[in-house]
Amino acid sequence: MRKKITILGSTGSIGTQALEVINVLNNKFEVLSLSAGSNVELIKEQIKKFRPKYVSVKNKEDCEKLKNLFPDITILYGEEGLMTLAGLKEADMVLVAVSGKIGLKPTLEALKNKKDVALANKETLVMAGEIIMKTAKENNVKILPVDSEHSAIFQCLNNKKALRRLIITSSGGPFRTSSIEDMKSADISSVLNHPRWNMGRKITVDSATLMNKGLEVIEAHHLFDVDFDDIKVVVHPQSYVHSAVEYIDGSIIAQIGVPSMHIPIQYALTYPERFEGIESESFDFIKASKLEFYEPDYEKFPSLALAFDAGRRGGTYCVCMNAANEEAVLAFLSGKICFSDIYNITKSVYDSYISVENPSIEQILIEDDKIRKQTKELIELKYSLKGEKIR
Ligand code: MN3
Repeated sequence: MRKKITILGSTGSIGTQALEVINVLNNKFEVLSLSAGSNVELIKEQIKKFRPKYVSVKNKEDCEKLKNLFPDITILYGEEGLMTLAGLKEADMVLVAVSGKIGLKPTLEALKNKKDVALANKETLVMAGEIIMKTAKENNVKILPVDSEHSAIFQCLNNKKALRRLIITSSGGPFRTSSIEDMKSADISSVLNHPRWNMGRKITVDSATLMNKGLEVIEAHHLFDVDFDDIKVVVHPQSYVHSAVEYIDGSIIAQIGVPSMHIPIQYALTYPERFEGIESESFDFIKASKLEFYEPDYEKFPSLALAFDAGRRGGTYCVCMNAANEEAVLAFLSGKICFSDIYNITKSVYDSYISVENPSIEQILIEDDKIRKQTKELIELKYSLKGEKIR
């Protein structure tokens, strides 16, 4: 019996790579449903190739267009469409690969419908980690990490009782060896030029500020129920060691391989089994030759320290940091602010924020909206209207 998969966000970076994995393992998987945003051309191709039963897109207009082209397929749209796909009775697993806060509600919906979730959406755990983990537990379903670091830890963690700490590796991003001065005025193209991983634009900017690593620390805290004091970030430029687990006897188990998202995506889909997939070549230790490790520079990359702070404080501090950062990243990508302002703006919003304790999903989404509005206002007021970027 082939495993029936729903992919939310099938036209994004993770979604397309997941379909590449499924294409190679097509005797193991059946694509039950796909959701996309507004990349209609690509979803058309995907429908022709994988023949899903259900499809959902962002807009009604695109939905009508696709209905005419594919009369035998159920085509939906909007948040309702996404929620319907997330809760489909026939599905065996839901891969949540949409980016941003839009992933939160469908993830909950899938868990409540007792579906295992392969989770590639960071915001879901950063915004509502406690609620998500509790819901998974109550419904007796699994959350399988897709992010390479968390997949690595998931593969190494076989004795939680004897765990001393998690070691999360970071490539260091494109500015690992740059000076603070150079980073301030970094332009969009140098920020988007990530040395190791090919990813979407928002996450690539986050990898340059190391906010991405900060978000991953918060994710790891929730996924593996580990204190922030027991999570160590290590810079490892070669990105061969994808993360590691240290036990109380001093033994460390690390997961190593080529930096390709196909491997963690495939493992999340096929868990607990392993199959020969896209990356069939053996890892060449001799060619890799050198593995380097450094302490992260928390002064040069203050976003990483901010994420630890938000995680430790709890409440909705992570919601605040995540929302302010995302709005600042969008402002940077549209040329409104300079690179170092991403942190400055996020920090300024964060410093004046009053958190909500034990929030519900509704409260989390209200806070998120409020912070985004506030961040946009701050950007307009303090930065754009001055006519020049603050250096
Ligand atoms: Mn990662």
